[in-house]
Amino acid sequence: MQSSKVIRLHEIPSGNAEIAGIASSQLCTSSGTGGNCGGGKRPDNLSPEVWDKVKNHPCYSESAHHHFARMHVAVAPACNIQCNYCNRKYDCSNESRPGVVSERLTPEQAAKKVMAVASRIPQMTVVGIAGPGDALANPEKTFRTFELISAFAPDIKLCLSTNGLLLPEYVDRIATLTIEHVTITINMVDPEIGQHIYPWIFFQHRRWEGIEASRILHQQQMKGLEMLTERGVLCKVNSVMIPGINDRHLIEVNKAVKERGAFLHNIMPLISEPEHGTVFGLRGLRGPSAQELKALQDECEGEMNVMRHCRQCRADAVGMLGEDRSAEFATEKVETMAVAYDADVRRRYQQLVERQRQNKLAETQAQLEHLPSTAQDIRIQVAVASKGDGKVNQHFGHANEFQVYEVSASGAKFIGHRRVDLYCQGGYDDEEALPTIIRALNDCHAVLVAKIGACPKSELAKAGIDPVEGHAFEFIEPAVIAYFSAYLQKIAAGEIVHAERGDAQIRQGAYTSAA
Ligand code: CLF
Ligand code: SF4
Repeated sequence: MQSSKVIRLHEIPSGNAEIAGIASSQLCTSSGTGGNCGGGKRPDNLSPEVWDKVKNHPCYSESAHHHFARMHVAVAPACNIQCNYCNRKYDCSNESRPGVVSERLTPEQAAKKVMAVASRIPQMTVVGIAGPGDALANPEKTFRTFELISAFAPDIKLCLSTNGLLLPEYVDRIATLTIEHVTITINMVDPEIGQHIYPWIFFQHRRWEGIEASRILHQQQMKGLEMLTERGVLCKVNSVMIPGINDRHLIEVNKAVKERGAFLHNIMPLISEPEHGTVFGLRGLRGPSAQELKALQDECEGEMNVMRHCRQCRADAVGMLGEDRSAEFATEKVETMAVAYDADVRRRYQQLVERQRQNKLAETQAQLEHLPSTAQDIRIQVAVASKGDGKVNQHFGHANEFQVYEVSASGAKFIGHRRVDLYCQGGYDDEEALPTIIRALNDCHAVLVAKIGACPKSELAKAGIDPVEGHAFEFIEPAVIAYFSAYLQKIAAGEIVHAERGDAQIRQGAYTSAA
């Protein structure tokens, strides 16, 4: 076992103090030699080098997001372009959308916050800079923050998100700092379309508008992506699906970024509530439906890996994807927090998490091998109420979203979240929420929950959605495969007839940061 150095918060400089000495406390990195820090089952299509980079990154690996957390540090307030889906003016702790944060940090405050979070959330493996503006429009703050983090906590992965305008200028600095993950938000490869998304950019000391602005942005994005992939940096492309503007065009975007070596494409729904004050919101543009989003993601998946578990995080989010614990780590709390970063504790905890993940994988594999032969032609969707840990562990009435899995003989594939109104409103308006929830789940055959009341149970059953409590507190994938197996057995016994389900009618939730 490698030696570990415990670093206390007061050791982090508050100005430009030297950091080099502390960097010598090299710890076990996420690449995990000997399989101790990771060792997950590597998919056949990934090289060992790439698998090392993604296996415990919650955004780059769907299976990792149930087990590992990320945090963002909001050190980059300025932005150099304007997107019509962004308004950074209003903050609300209950919303997630581009550029919204509760507080902006200096690099030193950010490093302290990272150490505090790392010591309290040992499964936090990644720190990202995703705004609230653009990471590369604030290069000194961004890179200083990354330098501090890699000096004090070298086991944490560094992740940067950008609109790409200044990427070509900074790729070498990114590679030198071993920032292994870069996200570029690319919404078009045709400036004719881009001019409807970007009213202006600020580049080389002047403001550009119209089609010329989009032409420059496009050229910079493509060049930056090529330069990064040439240097072995893993690139994810985020695209916002804007119905009527770039929805069909995103197939071309997908091809263009795949050709240039992007690893993953994350297609996210537009968030356009008018109260957010964005141009698109005020114009009444709608976000895509769950089904429209899935259809586009399916179409693009033939070309490359597609991310479907994005939670459209705020630029100061902390915790597992979908959870935000940033309020626990507000600057004034971090300043007085008696915490210490202990790499050995973190490593041992992550090993434990990884063992749990492996057990779950083994269980899932065993179940798939025992599915009835009739499974080959059947595919169903199952919704799950979960409050985390990768388990079916939430009461139906307490769920404000459901995770949806497509299950077949190939396994359980996560296909998206469905945000809904809470059913349980303390006795007020409970019934009013139910039709919305049923509409959101009407392409699912079943909903797996920890518990459910008699009334919603009966209404769901009437709508043809099977409410299931029998897998409470089990891991999600084994649970949905067990449900699928029982479903097939009922078909074989002539108890039910398999039928496709209708489209979900709900609109997707909101889009947020450039991450
Ligand atoms: Fe953050 Fe982005 Fe890194 Fe992830 S988020 S900088 S790659 S660590 Fe992840 Fe959040 Fe979606 Fe971004 S779920 S918004 S894709
Ligand atoms: Fe800038 Fe990001 Fe907002 Fe676009 S979404 S204007 S890149 S902060």
